Amino acid sequence: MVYNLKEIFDYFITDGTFLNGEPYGSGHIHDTFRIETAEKDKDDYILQRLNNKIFKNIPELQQNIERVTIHLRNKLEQIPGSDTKRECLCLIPSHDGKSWIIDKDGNYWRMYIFISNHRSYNIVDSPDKAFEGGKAIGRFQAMLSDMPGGPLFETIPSFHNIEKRLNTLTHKINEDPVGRADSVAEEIKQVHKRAEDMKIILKLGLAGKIPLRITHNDTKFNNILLDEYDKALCVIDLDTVMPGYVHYDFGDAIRTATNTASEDETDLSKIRMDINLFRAYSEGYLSETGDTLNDVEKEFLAFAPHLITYTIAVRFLTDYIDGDNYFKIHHKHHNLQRARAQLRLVSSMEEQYEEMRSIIRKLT
Ligand code: ADP
Ligand code: GN1
Ligand code: MG
Repeated sequence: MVYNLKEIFDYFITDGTFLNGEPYGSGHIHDTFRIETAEKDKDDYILQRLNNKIFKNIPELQQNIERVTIHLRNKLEQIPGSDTKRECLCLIPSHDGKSWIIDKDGNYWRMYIFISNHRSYNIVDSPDKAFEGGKAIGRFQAMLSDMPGGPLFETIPSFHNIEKRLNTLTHKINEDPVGRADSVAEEIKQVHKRAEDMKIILKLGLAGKIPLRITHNDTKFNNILLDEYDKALCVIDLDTVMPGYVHYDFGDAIRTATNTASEDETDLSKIRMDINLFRAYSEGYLSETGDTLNDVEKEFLAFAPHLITYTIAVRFLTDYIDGDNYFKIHHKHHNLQRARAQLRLVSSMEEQYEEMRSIIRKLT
């Protein structure tokens, strides 16, 4: 699809003038463009066509992000030397005073200041970077812990609810809309054999042993920007910030920060959870949140990466069986390849579980 990016850019109140716009980043959900402005001393922008098939209520979604970014910016302003334009996403208002617009074809768009001089990693190659990522998420969670104004909207209901995700998988296997279910019998078996164990976090929540907090819910490492010196800079992609368990954020960050290969690696022998990266991320994270977590939350941190990696595997597999309606794909079997890679990563975590537990125990 080709969009007239200049026309869309002009719906928003900006300093600079449009020079050009290019697709940007490797997100799986929205269409993201970097907009360069003509003036060298003015900000560039990130313009996003929002996926309103996935996020069904854009006004609520944007209201969440407005609240979260205002709260974070207020906090940052109290910290001497902080750079509010780079350490927090900055939404750009439209000429009619909203944080999003609808174009003449009915597409929803929003715009942020482009965070300059950042680094973004799909694969993490050093403990220092993993540590910084952990600090960024820990700090993000701590800063949001006292956000006033009541709960955020649930932008995607039951997003990490593994019981519901498994029910959807079963439903899609039975429906088998594109005739792929038989070809993934082995992956389905891998999923089923672990299903019961994965419900523990939900059970702890229901029993009141772990609290719902404000969590990010999509902490894959490329949603954590580092600065030019590879220090924690900004947590982005705030679409799913809503009530959740801390395990979801810890787990998703570990899923992506510690994998020695890509999320969609075809050569499964390259996929491993690197325990040194696990230790470093955990150190960074717990250095910011250590005191706020209760004992049960801490006890189950080491299990969180299994749960989230498994959940993402289930979601990729479900989307494959469903005929690829959710995640952006780059080739026909992409979702299957992703599901296989994630299942392999779950096995690697299982092999190292005792060590993961002992690291968390020592750090807490
Ligand atoms: P998706 O939900 O599709 O992943 P994101 O909001 O994460 O969308 O944006 C996609 C990518 O665009 C990010 O991974 C990041 O590389 C880049 N990006 C998003 N917002 C900004 C920003 N404000 N400044 C710089 N880069 C950004
Ligand atoms: C999507 O938006 P993005 O690309 O950062 C997805 C996450 C998955 C991830 C897998 C809203 O994240 O839940 O973990 O892909 N986001 C949504 O890479 O579904
Ligand atoms: Mg993203």
